[in-house]
Amino acid sequence: MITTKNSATANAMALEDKYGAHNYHPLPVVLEKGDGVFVWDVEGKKYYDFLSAYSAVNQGHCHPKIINALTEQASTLTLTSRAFFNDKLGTYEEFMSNYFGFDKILPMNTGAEAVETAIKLCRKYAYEKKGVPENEAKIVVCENNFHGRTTTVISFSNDEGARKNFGPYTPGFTKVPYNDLEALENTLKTTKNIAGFLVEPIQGEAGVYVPDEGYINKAKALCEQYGVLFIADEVQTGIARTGQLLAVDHENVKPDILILGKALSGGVYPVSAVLANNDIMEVIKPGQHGSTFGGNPLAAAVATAALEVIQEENLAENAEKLGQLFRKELSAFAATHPIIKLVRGKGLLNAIVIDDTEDSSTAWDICIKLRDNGLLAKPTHGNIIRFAPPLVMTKDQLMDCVNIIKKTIQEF
Ligand code: IF1
Repeated sequence: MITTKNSATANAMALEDKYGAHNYHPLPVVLEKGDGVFVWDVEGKKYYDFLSAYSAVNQGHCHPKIINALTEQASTLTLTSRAFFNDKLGTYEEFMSNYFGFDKILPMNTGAEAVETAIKLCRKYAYEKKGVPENEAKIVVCENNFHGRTTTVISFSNDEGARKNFGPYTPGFTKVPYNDLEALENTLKTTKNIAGFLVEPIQGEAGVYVPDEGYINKAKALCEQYGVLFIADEVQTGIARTGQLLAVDHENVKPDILILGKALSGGVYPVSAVLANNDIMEVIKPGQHGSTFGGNPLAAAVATAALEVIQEENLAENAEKLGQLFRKELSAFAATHPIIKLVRGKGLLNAIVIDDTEDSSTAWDICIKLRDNGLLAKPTHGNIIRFAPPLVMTKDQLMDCVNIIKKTIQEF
């Protein structure tokens, strides 16, 4: 098919429509290049990326150090399977253990796989170390959670779109309202056989809900009091996104089980991980869990480089500083532009709530205009727009983006 450059967008979209499952509704823009905080579409137009692939490219697109690690290892050894040892995994596991302060890591690939791994670990611990009767373990989760798209994970979702017609569902989960310590304590007190509490330190997909100061800390204390494992899903909030290495670091909380993904690889390769101390991790014996690609040498090399970048470039500190500036600027603007109901977030995981109904197209229309003005963002849940640029952004670039957002909102 002969296509001129300017129909390259239409052509790419048509191919996806014809040959791809329609499991997404992307913003109409077709990207072909990424570098740092910028992406370019097939027509050569440049944008600020204000979604960061849902916080997977915290280190910026195609970070040279991570790409070098990828290409070097890719031309050496990519995958051995765990049937044999390899020279990269042990070193990576030691690096991760020291970096996050846990005895052991169980390496996986996607965030959902890591969440599933954490659930299995938590249940097995309950049966084998706490004497919970087999198949009776319960895990407490929060209303409006998002932990991935596998059948077990959507079994405890209350988002009908993510859940409907995917049954029968996995039992053994009980929901509590997010950011409600009383409800959590009541459940821990009255429900038998609770094995763990799985929580996002900030609920990303639900619309960047930042819980009250102290919620995570007190929830962890309740888990200790009732002998329940505290499982932090930091797939989206981790790796410096919220202004600390982990979102739980804001409250000096050490989870019993830590779940990582996304920016663990800088968006270069699917890498996820579950970290825990020996007392918990030792319940998994050879042959009881794993995956073909879990812990492969390429993932090990990429994730090591991605985490070194976080430290070398002080990205948590930058996220904290620029996040404060972003919320200050947008909150001041919201004071005189009531279309923005509120601004919330932590570090560079932020969102604005648009003063319109959930099913209104206003947030989408704003994102289309933002695209035209050179900034890419996408609404989550109807009337909320998430703003999450790569953490390598400079102050000047952030102010440039703030001005684009203000200018665009003024058009509504
Ligand atoms: C999509 C949402 C964000 C996550 C948390 C586990 C996972 C995710 C806290 C699973 C994944 C992704 C999924 C992605 C969009 C994105 C997302 F909108 F879906 F909810 F970030 F908010 N825990 N979140 O946020 O990790 O298996 O995807 O690697 O398009 O579904 P995954």
